[in-house]
Amino acid sequence: MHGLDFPAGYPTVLADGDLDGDSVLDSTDEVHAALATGSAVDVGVVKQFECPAIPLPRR
Ligand SMILES: [Ca+2]
Repeated sequence: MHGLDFPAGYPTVLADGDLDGDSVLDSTDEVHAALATGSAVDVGVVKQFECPAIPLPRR
């Protein structure tokens, strides 16, 4: 999971990335569009999920 920062403010992000005009970034394409213009900035991984190794019983 990556965090996004909006240095120019959310309205600018919407102007650049809200492709269908519904006032939310609700698709990967819209987020990518906003990232491409620089109005949204990927601040990196903010949450990681660990995948536990489950030991199987030996036979
Ligand atoms: Ca949208």
